[in-house]
Amino acid sequence: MSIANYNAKVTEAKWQKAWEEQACFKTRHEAGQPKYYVLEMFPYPSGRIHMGHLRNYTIGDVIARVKRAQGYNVMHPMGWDAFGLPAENAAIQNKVHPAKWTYENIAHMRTQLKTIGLSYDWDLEIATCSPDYYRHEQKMFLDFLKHGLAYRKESMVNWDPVDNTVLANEQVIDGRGWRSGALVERKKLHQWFLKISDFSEDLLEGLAGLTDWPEHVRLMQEKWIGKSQGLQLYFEMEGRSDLLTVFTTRPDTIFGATFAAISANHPLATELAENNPQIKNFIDECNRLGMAEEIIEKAEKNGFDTGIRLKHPFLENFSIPLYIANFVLMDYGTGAIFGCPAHDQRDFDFARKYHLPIKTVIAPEGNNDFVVTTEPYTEAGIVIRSEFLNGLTIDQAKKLVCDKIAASGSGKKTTSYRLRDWGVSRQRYWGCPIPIIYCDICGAVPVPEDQLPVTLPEDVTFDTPGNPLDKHPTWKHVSCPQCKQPATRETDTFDTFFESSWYFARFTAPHSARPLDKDACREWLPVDQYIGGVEHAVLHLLYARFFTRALKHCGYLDITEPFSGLLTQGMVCQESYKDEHGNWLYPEEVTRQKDGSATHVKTGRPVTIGRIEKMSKSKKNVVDPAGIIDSYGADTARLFMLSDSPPERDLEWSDSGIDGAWRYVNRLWKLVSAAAAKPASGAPSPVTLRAIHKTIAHVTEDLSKFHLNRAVARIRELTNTIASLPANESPLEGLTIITRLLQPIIPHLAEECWQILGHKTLLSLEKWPEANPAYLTEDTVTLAIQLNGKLKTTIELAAGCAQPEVETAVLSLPTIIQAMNGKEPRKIIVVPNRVVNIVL
Ligand code: ANZ
Ligand code: ZN
Repeated sequence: MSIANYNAKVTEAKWQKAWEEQACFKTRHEAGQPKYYVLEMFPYPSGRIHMGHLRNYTIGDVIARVKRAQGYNVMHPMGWDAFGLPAENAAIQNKVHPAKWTYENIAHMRTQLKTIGLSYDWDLEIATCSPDYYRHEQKMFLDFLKHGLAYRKESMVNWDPVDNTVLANEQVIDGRGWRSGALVERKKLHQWFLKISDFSEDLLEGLAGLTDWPEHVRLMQEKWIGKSQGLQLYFEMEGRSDLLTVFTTRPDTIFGATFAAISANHPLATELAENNPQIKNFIDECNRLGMAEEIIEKAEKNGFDTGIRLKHPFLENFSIPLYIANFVLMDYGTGAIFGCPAHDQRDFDFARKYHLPIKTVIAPEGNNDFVVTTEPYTEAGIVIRSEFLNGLTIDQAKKLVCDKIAASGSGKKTTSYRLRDWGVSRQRYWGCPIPIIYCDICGAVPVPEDQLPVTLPEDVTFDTPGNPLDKHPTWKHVSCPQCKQPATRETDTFDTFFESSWYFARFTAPHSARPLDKDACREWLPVDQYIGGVEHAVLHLLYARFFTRALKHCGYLDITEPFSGLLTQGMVCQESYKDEHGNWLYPEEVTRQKDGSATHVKTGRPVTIGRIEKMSKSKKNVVDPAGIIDSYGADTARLFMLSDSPPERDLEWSDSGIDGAWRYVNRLWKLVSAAAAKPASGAPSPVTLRAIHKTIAHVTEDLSKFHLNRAVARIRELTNTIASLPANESPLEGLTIITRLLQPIIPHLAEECWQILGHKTLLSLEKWPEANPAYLTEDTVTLAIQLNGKLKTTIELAAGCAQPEVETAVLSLPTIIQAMNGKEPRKIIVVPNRVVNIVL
């Protein structure tokens, strides 16, 4: 009998329909059962699912399915992070309304997700661009405002003068707007901010409790929050009565100070520019650099000597020049520094350029005459050339300087954080409108709650640059809620990180009339396992942690941390190819030769094989999951996504890998079909039972630790064992367990096999198999060891151990070595599993 290949397409559709009809994945609320909330980072509806999505959602689905089978009340939702710039770009390029574009993409991607067999409760679906969703965040924002967690301030932004819009730092590339290519400028704009800085310390301390987060993510957040203990020093300025406050984390280097510098946006710089056009020019030049820290860091150090001199706090008759410098940021510390060129790279570069003295004050231990020459010394050491600090360690010196300065009233100890308040205003159409009305008389007035939501007008055009909300003829013109005089709406919308900062909580009761349903939040939060890309290690995860605290502060929630467990999955990578002219080529445009080289399919010309990198459209090293699912089925794609690498590592796409998964799927189907068609044969041997139950135990443990690739490997190993059983042993029990263990991994085929094996239930609703402990213990026996017939000791060995192994084990026992006193045994008699007699 020959069995045809497995028809994935028909079978997968059949089971997806069955799951839907029986509402298998609806969130359960069974009393007495523990809850488990598993969540994958929701996608931006760009139009199509990519490999990164497939990997992310497959991992999440395995976890959800296992937990469900283990009896947990599982919640596993999916939704759409639906506001954002690509929709507006599409509107500009294809003249399609952002809403239409977004909702069509959602519809298509939902269909795609359904073909993967993911066990979502689709009743919980949300799209953040719906007023039903964003109305609630307008209310939250108004509550933040009431509680002092939101405020408006004028601040510097990156301004694209061609697109007439603010750019995020990431949208500034080499000082130019990412889309227009125009040189970016700094501009002052009124913007709304959320006071994330109120929570700096709490966000930092909270990291310690996130023991189920990857260490590197916690470290990245810690770095981002950037706590430093330092000193604010009030410098006297010669010829002026006011003081200049500088911030330093290295007060120990105070005797090495040879200059000071303020930011181009420091109030003192603004003041000096008023009657000095050269200074004004210099400031303008600095501002043309934009706001992005990486750019400022890379840019050549530039300074302008103000002519003002600062008195050294400890040295009589010693003063240092004050510069305006492009590398000093206004929004960190106090926007003013003292420079110590010998022990800081930036200060060193600056001193070199402006011929400022370099005074070494820290030396490697035991090298008191040390002098910095070609590079700054930034390591640990001992203070030298510093009067009362000489001989102290850096830490001792820091403390002494801080104490002295504090005692004299010329400064104070401070803690500063790198974390800045979160600017949430964006000059965009496709976002949540900020519910504020500006009145000439009353100022910024919150939109009254009974007038929420402020919805986006639909009749907008994208023909000219700038924000369509601002250009709309009527939308922004309203009367002031307080004095009823003519007023205008805020035309900025929220940063789209706003929506993703609380969606996990909304999923617990997505149709509630209130923003968050307290009971539902108490039942489900925090998220037990969150899964997503490491690119969100800082911003999204930090904003969500902040939002949770802010919502708690305003009485919406009881929890502090939103995600107890976090898994950051690696990227899906593939080789990239370039033709002779340096153009990227798609994998299907390339033929690999036997010798490993590559040629262009069309021209036969040589192709350069590039690095294995993250799949990206720009490098054309992409594989569309839809195509893979169409030709091999979702199970094969899922199996491959899980097989080769642990979830947190990068995964290299390979055709042979997908073929391997496809062959396994077919092999299993054939094994099960053949076994079910044959009359029953003998029961499995103890050895087989042991293999089966050990696999259950190991796979269960691997899955609980998210060692998904290891779990797959063990199931494959058991499949090999079962496939090669002797004819008198039935494979049915083994195949049944394999089927059940594969339910979370390749759910469609598992359902199919379950049915072929004669079951009438849905496997997706079945309990997780349990290992019988009787088969897990290694069988061991105790052997008595005699020397010339006299009992000396005993030994534990695996049952059925062969004679040579027994001899080696026995002769290496200390008691026996001693008793034999250096003599060679004449003979060793082994009674299997019972006695060993050594004859001397
Ligand atoms: C003197 C000094 C000597 C410094 C030395 C460093 C090394 P972290 O540790 O990252 O917090 N700084 C302070 N405010 C700044 C600003 N607004 N823009 C640019 N740089 C600023 O960095 C603190 C150090 O960065 C501070 O300590 C200050 O330089 C500089 F051997 O003061 B230091
Ligand atoms: Zn008014």
